[in-house]
Amino acid sequence: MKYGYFDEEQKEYVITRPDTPAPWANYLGSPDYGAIISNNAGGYSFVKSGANGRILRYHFNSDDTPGRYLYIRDDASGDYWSASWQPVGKDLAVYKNECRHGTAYTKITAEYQGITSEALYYVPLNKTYEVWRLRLQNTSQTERKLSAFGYAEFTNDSNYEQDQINLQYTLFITKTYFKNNKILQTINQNELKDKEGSNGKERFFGCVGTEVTSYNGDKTAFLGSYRTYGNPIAVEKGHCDNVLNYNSNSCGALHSSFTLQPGETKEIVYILGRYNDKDSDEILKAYEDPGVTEKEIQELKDYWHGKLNNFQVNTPSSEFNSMINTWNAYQCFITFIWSRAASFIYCGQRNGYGYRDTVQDIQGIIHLDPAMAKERIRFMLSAQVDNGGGLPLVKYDHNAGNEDTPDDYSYVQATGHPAYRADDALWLFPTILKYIGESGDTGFLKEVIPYANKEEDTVYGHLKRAIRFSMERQGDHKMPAGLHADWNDCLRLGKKGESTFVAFQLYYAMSIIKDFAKDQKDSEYIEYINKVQGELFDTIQSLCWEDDRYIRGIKEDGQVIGSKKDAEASMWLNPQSWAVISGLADREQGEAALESVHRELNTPYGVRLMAPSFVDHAFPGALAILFNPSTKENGGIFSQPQGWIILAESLMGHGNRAFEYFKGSSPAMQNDHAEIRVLEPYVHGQFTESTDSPFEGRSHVHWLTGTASTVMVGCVEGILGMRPDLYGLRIAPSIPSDWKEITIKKVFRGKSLNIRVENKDGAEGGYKEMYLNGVRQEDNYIVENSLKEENEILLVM
Ligand code: IFM
Repeated sequence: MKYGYFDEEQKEYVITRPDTPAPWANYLGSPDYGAIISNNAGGYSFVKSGANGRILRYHFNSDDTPGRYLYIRDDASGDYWSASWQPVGKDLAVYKNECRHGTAYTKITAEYQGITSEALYYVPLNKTYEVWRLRLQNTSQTERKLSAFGYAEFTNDSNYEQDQINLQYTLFITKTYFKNNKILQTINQNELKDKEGSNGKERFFGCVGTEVTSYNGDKTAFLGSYRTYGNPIAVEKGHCDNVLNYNSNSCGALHSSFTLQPGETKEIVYILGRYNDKDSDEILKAYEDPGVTEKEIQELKDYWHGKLNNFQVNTPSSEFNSMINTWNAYQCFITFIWSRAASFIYCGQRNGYGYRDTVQDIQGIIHLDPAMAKERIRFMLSAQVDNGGGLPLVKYDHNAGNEDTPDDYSYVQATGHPAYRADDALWLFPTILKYIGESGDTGFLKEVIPYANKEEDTVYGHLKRAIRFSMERQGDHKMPAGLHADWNDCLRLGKKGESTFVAFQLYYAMSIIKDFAKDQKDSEYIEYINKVQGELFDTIQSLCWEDDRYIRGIKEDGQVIGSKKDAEASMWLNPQSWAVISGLADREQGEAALESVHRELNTPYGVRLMAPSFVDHAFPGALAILFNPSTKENGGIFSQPQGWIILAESLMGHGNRAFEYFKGSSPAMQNDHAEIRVLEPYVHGQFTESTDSPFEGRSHVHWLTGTASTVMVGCVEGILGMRPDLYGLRIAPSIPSDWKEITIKKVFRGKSLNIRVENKDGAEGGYKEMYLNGVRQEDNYIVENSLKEENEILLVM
């Protein structure tokens, strides 16, 4: 079943049926003021922190209530509906609705009984409040007497948990006031005081463009007892009773009544934010100018489209284009900005950035905004401990140079992370390589950055310590020790257990640092790396290769995990893809390992993380057994590794396979059977249920997932073959053989590249020749200084 389509021109996803299998969400705002909104206007808002700055209430694990509700009432008949299909939920045979999720705005239009409505929701650029613009038009032939109600349900406490759970306290700390066309809510304040700036205890919900006829500041007075958001008593009656909150739940409900002649339009702008009386009046006043909202929407589009336009592709697959040009890219930015802090699944309680997740999230935006990426790389380097390891969780109030570490009880107590993980700092290598490759900023290697706990070093020095961290923590076979865990949170090999995934990461990190060392003319270190990398190569090859696959690891007690002989979990995805990505596997091993993946792990919805799922033979430490078979780490189709297998197949020149995996797991490819996937068809989720599940193909945990960045890298670097390094750009596409031509517009180190790839002979990898501005090149590599401002590149496959 299909619920919508991609409007590539507008960079919007258009939902044409509002009864989607789950609320399909969009993100508005910035780190200073965030908002999440569904296609039925459900969702919540927060200032800075999803957990501690919550201002609009949301009920987790319900559908998507409450939300930014706009009710419309025909005052002659008493009939009422909402500007989004829900919460009133009129019969879809007579109520027409469309939702356009765009880049940082959502527009919902409806038509019912001769009235069209358009509700536009956004957070203006660089502002910390949100705008709901309601336009109503009378498309009937008669005069209409109408009422509009705007409803915002404030939290009683900015702390999400206090608001939801500690009711004996939070029900008795708020009051509301009606002043100048707005409801003002105060928390823990006995009287309303005008202050300079907000102290975080005052919120407002006001409107411009109409006089408020009646209002409620009390939720129950608006909804009525034993009613729902679908039938509030105030809307049913046609007016609020001007009841303000004192000791219960507060809200902002603003009612206005007016008449519309045939063809006439009315615009009301509602604004919600955390501001005091005086400041909110000033904000509202600015919207008396009718052109402001259009100008602000244009600014938002210019900002976001400006970033996305740094990389645009045109291939024969419209789904691939929509994901790479708009939705995967926008998701990468959202994941980069919000980490795992606020969605319909994450309520924001984790107080910080996960090290590995964040360092990987950065990779998804480097080709679009290297400067933004650089800032976050600096931050993450400042969260590396002086022993070279990463802090598993980097607190939001991280204070570089003064932090405790997993060796301190205080850190463990504050974060819940008991020990170092084996992989955290190793993610820095590909991320920094990608950043320097995209920007050409080799000087970054010399920049001095503090460590989390004490001391400082150059970026190059930080990376050397990361290598040292792994070299100083080895298992009995001289592979890097598993420590608390590797990428797989559900796999405990034991502190001295050994993980092939981490071994491949370390091997790859050594190759990367060798290139950096050459740039830094550090010959002594190159010699050292050559020696230890050679030894690591021999160890991995002798211990971990088994016929047609790499094993997953060796437990502390010597037990091999992921052997062909195992009754369960005998085949694991990540060791195979990373054997290729790291450059360790030879051609034959790579071919065999990837073939085993296809044979044993591939499904119509992507590649399973491992198989068979644990049911009867889990070893102690195989925490994945907690999940139902074919779910999450227990044999589910974990989405993040899909990007790695796409990349690995591309690096082998297998364009058909790489695209097969893209197709299987890509949300856009499921658009026509969205009822199976359930999740938004325009964003990746954390995982998809696989073969053992009665709901094979159903995906979960929308938006905030490392999948955004790995799939982006798999497609941009892998399938499209954009492979920058320290000194230039290699162009090595691996595309499906039936793609006869693709074009790519890319900004590279400030220069524009118009790349055309011609594939008349139906190749899936490799190239015959390449031209830069009409001049035939020696190979498929472009040195930076051969570029002009505008460049035409032709690569013939
Ligand atoms: O790698 C982890 C990630 O850090 C958190 N989510 C699950 C992934 C796989 O275990």
